[in-house]
Amino acid sequence: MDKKFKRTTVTSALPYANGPVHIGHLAGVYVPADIYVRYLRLKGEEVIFIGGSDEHGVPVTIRAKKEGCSTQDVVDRYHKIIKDSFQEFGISFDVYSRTTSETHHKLASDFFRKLYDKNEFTEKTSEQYYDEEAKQFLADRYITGECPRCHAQGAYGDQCEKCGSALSPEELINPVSQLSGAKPVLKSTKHWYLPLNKHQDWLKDWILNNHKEWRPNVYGQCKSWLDMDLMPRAVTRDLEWGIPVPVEGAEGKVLYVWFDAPIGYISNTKEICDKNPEKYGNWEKWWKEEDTRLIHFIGKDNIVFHCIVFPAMLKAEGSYILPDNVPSNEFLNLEGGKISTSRNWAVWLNEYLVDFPGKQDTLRYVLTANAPETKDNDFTWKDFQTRNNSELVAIYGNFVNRALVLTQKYFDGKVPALSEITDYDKATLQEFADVKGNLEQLLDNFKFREAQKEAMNLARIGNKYLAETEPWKLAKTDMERTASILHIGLQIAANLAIAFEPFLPFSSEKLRKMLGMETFEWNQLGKIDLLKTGAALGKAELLFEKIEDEAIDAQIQRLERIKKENEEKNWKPEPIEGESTIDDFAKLDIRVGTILECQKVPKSDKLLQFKIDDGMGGRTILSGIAKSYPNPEELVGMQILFVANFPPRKMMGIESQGMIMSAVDKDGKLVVTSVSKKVANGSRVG
Ligand code: B3M
Ligand code: ZN
Repeated sequence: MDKKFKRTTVTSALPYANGPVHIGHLAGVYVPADIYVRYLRLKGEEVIFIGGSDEHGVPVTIRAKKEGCSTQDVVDRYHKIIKDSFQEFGISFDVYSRTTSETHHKLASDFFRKLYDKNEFTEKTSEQYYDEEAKQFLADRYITGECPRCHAQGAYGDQCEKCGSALSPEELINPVSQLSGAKPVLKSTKHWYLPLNKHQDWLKDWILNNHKEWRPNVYGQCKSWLDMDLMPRAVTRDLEWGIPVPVEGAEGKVLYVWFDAPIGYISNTKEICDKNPEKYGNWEKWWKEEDTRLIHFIGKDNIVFHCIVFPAMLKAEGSYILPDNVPSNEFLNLEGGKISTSRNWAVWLNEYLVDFPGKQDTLRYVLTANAPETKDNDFTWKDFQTRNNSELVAIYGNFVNRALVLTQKYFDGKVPALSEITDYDKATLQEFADVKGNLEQLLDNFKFREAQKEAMNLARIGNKYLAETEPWKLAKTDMERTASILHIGLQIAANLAIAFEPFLPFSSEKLRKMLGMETFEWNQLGKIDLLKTGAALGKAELLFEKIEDEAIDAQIQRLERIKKENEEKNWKPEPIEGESTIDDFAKLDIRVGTILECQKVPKSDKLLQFKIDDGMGGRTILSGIAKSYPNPEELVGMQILFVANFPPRKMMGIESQGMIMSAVDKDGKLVVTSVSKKVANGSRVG
């Protein structure tokens, strides 16, 4: 760490408490933040890791409406689910609190009041949409209408999901309130604005000149904002749910969620420091001292708030430090599709653990190996399986297991003595001596993907060392050399427990126990005296288990099911086409007949051959519905409708005398049509 800093405050975005968390959250924000914090702790640095739920704003109120319960119920329920998931995945927050806490309400309210008293806001009265039936102003998301750009229906007041355009509610054609279905009216209302334009110059200098080291995606987004003229941003809203605006004449108004949420980082720090002052000291040192380094881990959709809006708020307040870095990831997709809560296109953390109990580290590993650090990335179940089986199991797990099992077998489970170091050993140790420096270089620069690769490289070195020295063979002839090899092997395993701790904390703990490691510090990395000769090892267990095809297939099938459900949900009847007259219809002769026989046409995967009793001596009809009826016999005996006056037509050498009428269902399946009561075969339909 830069010498000018003494301690680090690490924050990770506060997820909205409107649903459980999924792999996209973990990959984008929480795993990288946790790796970083664990690394600093291992180095013995002073660090605090802040998390919490974002419980205000429209997203939670919309969820409550959907579920038909109170907003408080929604945030209580999801806060708990989210908090538990993070804990289960080893995200090692010092505090995980919530923005509905008393501490936060007071701190956020005081923060607003201070800016208000310092004249840091501007006030403006403007016309906004109001729902006269529901008697409230409408948040952008509560208004839908026709998109002025692509003319899709159902565009939101802030965005059209069809064409992606950012919108403002006044632009919508035929706006409708989602609360009551009424047409909203414009009504004037007063709000407070943070004049970002006033902050533009120093923001530009601060980021564009002095933080060129920020990730290119973050720097680039900031630059495109700062190259335009920044506009004042409203920091209050007409809403019932939230922190009341602490100013006279602001009844019925609350702080905008993006004003209060980042202050939540501060409130949560205060909460834990007040609770445990011996451990954490005074909260202000984490936020106000120049020798504190502030790092925000976020997803890419939060960049502008953390790099521009929140710093402007902190600067306006006057006593706070600004972030030193804002490592933001791009998005993680799932099997090629955008992760979406509303379409259930996600792997939910709570569900993952039901299907893969105890396999937190496998997911952590795969998410870091595929971390969307520089561009959007894709999570696939096949890749998950391969990385588990051919990296964690075959390299890391295999190496550790060999070293331990051989030690049990030949040396009674005690670390054997190192008597000589050969040239080959030296070459191996040389390779491995670089790992610490490489890891630091990468971790200090938030390159977690590469860093994890480097840790895995250490396991590769160990695996190769045992594969090439073959101590299981040597044990028959040269016990002394076998002892030396296993001594070195075990030291490498102990190094792995340290190197992997930030990434795979559960396996590291397990490995530490197996090796009986007493001390455990970053500075021990690269050394080969971590385990003492003669020290007793614990019981050898498998570090990782193979994941079988069935488990992966089940996940893939689940996603296929969801995809189908979504398609069906979005299904609409085809629009009625053209016009036809009764005379057109009269030209068709439609009759009822009973199916006497029905079978697949050989060599055709589409055609079924029907023998029909048409009341006129019978006829054969071919119909392309075989895929929809895998057991065609089930149709025998049924009365169906068919067009009787088409000219005969030959297909696959068989003459078809008519056409069976079928409906096309949502899923594309064809269903033959019938009559509601038995009628004489040959009856005319009209
Ligand atoms: N809750 C948005 C999000 O979950 C928001 C982050 C707040 S961080 C202060 O993407
Ligand atoms: Zn559009």
